[in-house]
Amino acid sequence: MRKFFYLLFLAITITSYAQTPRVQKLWYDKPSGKTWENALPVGNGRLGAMVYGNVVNEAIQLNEHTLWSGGPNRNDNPDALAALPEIRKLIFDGKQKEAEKLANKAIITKKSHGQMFQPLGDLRLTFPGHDNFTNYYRELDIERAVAKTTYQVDGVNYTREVLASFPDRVIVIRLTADKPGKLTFDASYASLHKIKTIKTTASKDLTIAGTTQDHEGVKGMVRFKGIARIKTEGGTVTANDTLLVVKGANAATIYVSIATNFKNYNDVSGDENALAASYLEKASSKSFAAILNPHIAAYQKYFKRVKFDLGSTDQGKLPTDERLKNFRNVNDPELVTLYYQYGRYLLISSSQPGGQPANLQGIWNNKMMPPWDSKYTININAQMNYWPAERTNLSELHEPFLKMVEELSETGKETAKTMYGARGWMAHHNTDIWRATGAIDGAFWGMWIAGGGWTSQHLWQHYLYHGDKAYLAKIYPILKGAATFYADFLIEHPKYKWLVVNPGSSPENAPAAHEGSSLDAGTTMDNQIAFDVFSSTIRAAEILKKDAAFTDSLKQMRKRLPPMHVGQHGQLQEWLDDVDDPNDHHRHVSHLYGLFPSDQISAYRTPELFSAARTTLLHRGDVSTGWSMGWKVNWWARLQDGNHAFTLIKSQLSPLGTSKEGGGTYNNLFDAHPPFQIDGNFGCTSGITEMLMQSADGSVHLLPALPDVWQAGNIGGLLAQGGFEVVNMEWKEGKLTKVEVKSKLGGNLRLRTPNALKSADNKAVKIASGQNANAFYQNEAVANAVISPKANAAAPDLKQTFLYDIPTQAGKTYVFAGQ
Ligand code: FUC
Repeated sequence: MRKFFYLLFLAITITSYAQTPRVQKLWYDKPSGKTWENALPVGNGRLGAMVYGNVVNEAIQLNEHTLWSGGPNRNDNPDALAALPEIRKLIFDGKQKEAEKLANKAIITKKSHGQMFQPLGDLRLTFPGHDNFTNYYRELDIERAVAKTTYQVDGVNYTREVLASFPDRVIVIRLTADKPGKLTFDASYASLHKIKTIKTTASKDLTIAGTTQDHEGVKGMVRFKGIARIKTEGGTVTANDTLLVVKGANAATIYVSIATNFKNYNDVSGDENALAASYLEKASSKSFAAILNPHIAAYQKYFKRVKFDLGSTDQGKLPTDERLKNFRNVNDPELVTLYYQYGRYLLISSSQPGGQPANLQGIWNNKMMPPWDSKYTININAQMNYWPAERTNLSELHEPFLKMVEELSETGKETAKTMYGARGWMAHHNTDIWRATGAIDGAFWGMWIAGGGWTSQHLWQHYLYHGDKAYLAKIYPILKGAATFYADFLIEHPKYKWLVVNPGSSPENAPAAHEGSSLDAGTTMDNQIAFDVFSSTIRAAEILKKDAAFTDSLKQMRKRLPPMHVGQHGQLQEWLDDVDDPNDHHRHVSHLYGLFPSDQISAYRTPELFSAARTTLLHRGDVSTGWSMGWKVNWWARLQDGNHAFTLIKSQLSPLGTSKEGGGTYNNLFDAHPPFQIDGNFGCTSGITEMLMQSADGSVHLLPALPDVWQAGNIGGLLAQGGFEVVNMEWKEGKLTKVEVKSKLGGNLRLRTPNALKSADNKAVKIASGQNANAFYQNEAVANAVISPKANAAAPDLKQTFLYDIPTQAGKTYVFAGQ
């Protein structure tokens, strides 16, 4: 009897564990089946894997970050230079459509439109006789970066764990049965590559080797090698031709190593065989336990920096896909914190120093011809991937993107010169692993010159967060090169006399007045990016005390950029002329670049532009593609409207297909453009941060956009510019109760808060006055807006805030209590 109660107790404990896992897990009570977007992602920045958790036919879909079609190549169109004056004239004459036609011929590449990120294939594991399973459960533990599947067959409990080890550079799969000798399965590779060999070796390794394909006239030059090795406890391993067979084991560990010959965008002379073998030899000499703990430690070094709690409800007891279905209608703040931390998990897993930046799908792609080639769209998407990097305390993971910008500044020099006769460097709206900088797809999309300008601002932002002058000196030539390109490319507008980008564009949108062409001169986004490129270069030069004559000339040019315009509908004009349609719901709202990620548009410094930006966003509407909604969360946060931002989060956290205009989330919480595109995950993670803390516009603004549903909570570990870390921040009933800020660089900490603060020892905090003296919080004044006489300009309706100045010393932490 006693034994019965003990077993009953155990059963209850196990069931309740299975049904109420710790918060930071995605979990399900069903296998993925054939649906890739049900599978769970693991990755270490170099390798990615999607774990299906299927019982009889398990598939672990494999990616390696450098496995791309093609090889080193350039795609400039040398006809551009001769056609440039004619294209410019057509645009200045209001013949945008004709200009677009000419640009299609003379500017768009005749070569590669970008190469494809491709999968290696699947590691398939087959478990004969496991058809009748019970107690099925699978999870992705984002606190440990381990995927797990458990089930029972004939009274035996089977467990599979999968991880992509950070320190050991391999994917490891651990299989156990809780009764001896019960583990029997076989392992094989499946791959869609045409040039490949799959075989087992004399030492019983399962190997796949091949070469990626030619694409759009570029020869496939990436050779890849994958090796899987199985070590068992008990039982036997035999090797058939293309199959490893495990029989009667107690447990097995599979080590998967993958490498390519890719060294950098210009060099494919690596030895994939030696690399794959060396990672494998090192890793396979270790037990699973010896790999697991260092893996978790390496992952948690990043992950644990931010803790976030908005409270919980009973929804936490449901599988993740059920919660996703309910989210629109049921309060589930824990799904928000899970989704938030999942964004951080995805960045840690897809972007590691020394590796490739997270692409359109991070590092997870199972298609030979993925949507948009799974490459880098730099008119928004790749930048969005990195919005959480600094804010959510993952600065080191910004490195692959920053490195890509550095490489673009090398390849983009020739593009600037041969296509536009300009010095400096530039990139159009896309790039790939070969760092191609030519114009692709068609002039409607590709005739956009600001890819270099915008991406270069990430280098400056990285400096603003950390204040490392040696770093600034290192990247200064890249900023200067971006500015030099603009200095050469800008041209005087014959009517307005402003200096404008021509041909310019407002990405992928087109007003009816331009006959459906996206090309124009002096579009708002082009002006805003030029303004930022000049301003950051001038400030960097001043900090580094160099290039005074050059910065003087940039200052003169900056003054001549077109100001922002408020149009007849009260909107922020997207184009130089007032031709916006208030019923336009296009996903790109590029002219709000000035509101976020830039902070040229401010509630306090430019209230009329702030109101106009709000009107524009209301015109554009909410529901759109995933990334567009992700951007909108950031914008509504900057507009200090937490409830509206939350409406967007609800649309984003809806199962795919719920909103007819698109967008939504897959069962594995991947964002849906649709199809899967990871930028929406990262954009939303950034946006949630912006709702809680903003460091822009001259201050560290706490709780700028708290929605009514998050009245109590706490978050710790967010980074602000100027080396501040909001170590902890707690709030109740929408008011701050406790704030702890660590200053790493010293300097004035200007805090903006929704309620009054006092110091921890009950002393008054100094009220702010004048300009923030902190060098990292300087804003260059934008020109006064040109406002249409028809515009009904309402002043922004802002909540009251409190503004404090706290002198800080490097290394000290400052604690405040809410009043
Ligand atoms: C841009 C967007 C599309 C898509 C693609 C990858 O072209 O307009 O919506 O996100 O990038």
